[in-house]
Amino acid sequence: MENNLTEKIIRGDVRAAAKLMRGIEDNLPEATDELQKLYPYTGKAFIIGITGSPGVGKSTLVDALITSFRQRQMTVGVVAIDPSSPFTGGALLGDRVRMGKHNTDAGVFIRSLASRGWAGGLARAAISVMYVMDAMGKDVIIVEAVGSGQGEVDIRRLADTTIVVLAPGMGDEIQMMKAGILEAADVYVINKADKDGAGILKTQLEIMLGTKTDYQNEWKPLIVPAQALHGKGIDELTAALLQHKDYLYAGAEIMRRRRERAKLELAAAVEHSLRNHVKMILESEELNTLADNLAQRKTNPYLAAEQAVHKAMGKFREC
Ligand SMILES: Nc1nc2c(ncn2[C@@H]2O[C@H](COP(=O)(O)OP(=O)(O)O)[C@@H](O)[C@H]2O)c(=O)[nH]1
Ligand SMILES: [Mg+2]
Repeated sequence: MENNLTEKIIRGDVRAAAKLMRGIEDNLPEATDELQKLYPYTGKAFIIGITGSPGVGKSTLVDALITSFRQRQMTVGVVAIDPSSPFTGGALLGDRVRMGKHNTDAGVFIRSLASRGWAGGLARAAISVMYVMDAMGKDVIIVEAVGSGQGEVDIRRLADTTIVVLAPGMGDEIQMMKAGILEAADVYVINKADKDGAGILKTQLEIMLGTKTDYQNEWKPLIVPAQALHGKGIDELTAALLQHKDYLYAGAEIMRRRRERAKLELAAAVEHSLRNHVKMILESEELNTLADNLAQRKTNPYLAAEQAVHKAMGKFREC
């Protein structure tokens, strides 16, 4: 792709980082080579996942959190995953407008991902972009994703600390509870606390969490009321996040979570590798011969597929 791309990225070069991210997006084999070189420089960032239904105020909160972390002299990377919007669509524009004030801050790197355009799958894309930001030396990486529980990237497995955002009047608590999302947070934000119903929502959440277990030795989820739009509750939220980070690092929990993430990383890499094999087979010269044999009923699709896979794997081991 370019000489010394990895070295540039670990020195924090934004242009080099953006270039690799485009390479990942285009599924260039060289991008995977670069990621291999980068990997030893990752694993240092504190990764925060933020999820909740569309419109609860996640992006507004992320914007406020960036400011808050920057005030603490911490650098920030943001990965915004929005499965509903195309790559250059409205949500991205919205993110840009909202996060525009961080554009000139070298301590902040923001990247939006939509589900389309990522040949290797969204999870791999998100993980790879996180690697790049991590290697750049970002202290905190915030991953924003919609959490309706319908097959999108499972943010809880990606993050060290997970925030679930709720807001009054959304009426989706039952839905989220069914999807198991409501129980999974380390920190809850009741956003739009300026609106009616925020108090009731908080009480409902407390009751739900109260019936769960006694949290002996375990982390008891924190509930933080906030008004992201007005910058209220943000310092409390940042403090809660750092408190959870301390809890993770005080015991074995950080390793347990990172092991979970490692499984996800491995699954994404395996999936990517297999996809490339399928592509290799379907684009190979031999496909025509195989198709001829099949059309003449000299073989069957199952046997032909197995032979093709075998061959592709053999080629793979050579390289
Ligand atoms: N009243 C009120 N509106 C808010 C607050 N935070 C965000 N919003 C608004 O809620 C809408 C959705 O916010 P956005 O951050 O895009 O939500 P996302 O879809 O979860 O990322 C926007 O119009 C925000 O201005 C808040 O604290 N109070
Ligand atoms: Mg958003």
